[in-house]
Amino acid sequence: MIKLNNYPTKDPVLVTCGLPYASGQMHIGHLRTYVPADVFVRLLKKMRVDVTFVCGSDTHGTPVIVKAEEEGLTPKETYEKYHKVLADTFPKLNIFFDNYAHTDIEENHHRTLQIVNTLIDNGHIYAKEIETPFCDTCGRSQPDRFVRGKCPYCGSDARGDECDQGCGRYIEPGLILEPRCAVCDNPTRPITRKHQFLKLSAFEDFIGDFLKNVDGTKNARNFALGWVKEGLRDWCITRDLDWGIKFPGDDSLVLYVWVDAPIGYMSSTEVWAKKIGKPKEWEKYWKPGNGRLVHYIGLDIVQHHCIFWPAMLKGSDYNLPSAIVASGMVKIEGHNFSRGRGYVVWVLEDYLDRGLDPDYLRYYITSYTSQTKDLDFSWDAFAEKVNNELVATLGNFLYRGIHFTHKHFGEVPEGKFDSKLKKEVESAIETITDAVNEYELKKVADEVLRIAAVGNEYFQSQQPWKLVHFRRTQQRTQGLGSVI
Ligand code: B3M
Ligand code: ZN
Repeated sequence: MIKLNNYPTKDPVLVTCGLPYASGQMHIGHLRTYVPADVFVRLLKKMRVDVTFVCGSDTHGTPVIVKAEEEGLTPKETYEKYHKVLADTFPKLNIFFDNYAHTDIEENHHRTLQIVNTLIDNGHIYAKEIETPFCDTCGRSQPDRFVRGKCPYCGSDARGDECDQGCGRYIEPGLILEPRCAVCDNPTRPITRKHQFLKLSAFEDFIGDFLKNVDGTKNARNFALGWVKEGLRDWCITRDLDWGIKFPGDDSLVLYVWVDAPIGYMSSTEVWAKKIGKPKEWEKYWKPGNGRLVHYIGLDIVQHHCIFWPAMLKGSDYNLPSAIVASGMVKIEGHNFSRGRGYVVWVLEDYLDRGLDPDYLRYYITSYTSQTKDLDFSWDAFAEKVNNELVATLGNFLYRGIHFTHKHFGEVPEGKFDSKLKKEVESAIETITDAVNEYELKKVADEVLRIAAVGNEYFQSQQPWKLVHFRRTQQRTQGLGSVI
């Protein structure tokens, strides 16, 4: 049973972030998920919640193959290269996972096959012939990102498996209209091929109920409920590719990347459990029980996490997500994110390598807007927020408080807590707790800033420097000498 709004909880919580494809450098768009998830984990820890934080690189699927072909590398060389870059970048941003794995590890192959075999045994998978795009010029099947065409739902220019320019829907193999090869731009030709399908239609009622109860942000739930209302189609879970995890019983097909990618959350938890010397500990999250799964994702992968993934988990007897937190997208200087047109901020090259502090960026991302709205990154707004909020209010408060107590006492001295100020702090704790329960970390950041401003005003109005001076003079006239 999913329980809403009750952090701090005694139940153990596993927090995951969407797995970045190991096919490129990290950019600011990625951070929209990772930074809030890391802040959320830190807040749960402050509440003394038993929390584990895992992630990993996504090593399969056409994004990695496309990159490999671009760079003249094998898919394995490609993911090894970018997995290292990604794994090294997270700690530089003060994002600390309990485990950062990737989806080509042995544990992920093993868990994926276990789940797929269970789905087969439970009667949830069947084979069907469908027509998929074949490029005569390239001489091969061109699934997913290897094909472009028109979205069958909204007519926008789209990728083979995703309407990336329009309605954002997942597109089943063979459904894209006017398909063209993304490599050579020639029209593709349909070929008939046997594929494997998950009977998603049989999970329709289950998914509808699941979505009514799942915690997290409304955008995830509402989007997904909309798709369920339109009726769920069975989901093709295989691809005609060499790279990926082979479908059990048919070596000519690999599993669609979206089968083994979320299973990466599980296998990363398994690796973490081994690392801490308790190999069964992963089960407290993933086997039915009181463990909670909280998935931080981008809005573009709601369908995968709210529909496909819960059906896979249910069909293979695992625990279900408690919460799905979907972030809005990132714009750069008011423009849609685009590598080609230069509207991109690379985490290493454009930010960290220039000596900028990761916490400034973390603050900007957390405090700019609500989790569910689009975030605009502009260098002017960045400078303004850092100077006026972080430095002028929070920095000023911390500096004054720490500097003053250090100078006069060498520590934070014992004292009576002003009752009015105590109420302010208690109210801040309440506001922050409510905000955590809403997964709205901007409210947390705003409240921290508010309480820092209260502190600044208090400091100013109480003039503690006068008090110190007065006590010193008093002690001197009483002949006690200076003890402070
Ligand atoms: N690798 C990246 C994305 O589409 C994809 C996420 C997988 S999460 C299991 O955002
Ligand atoms: Zn569309």
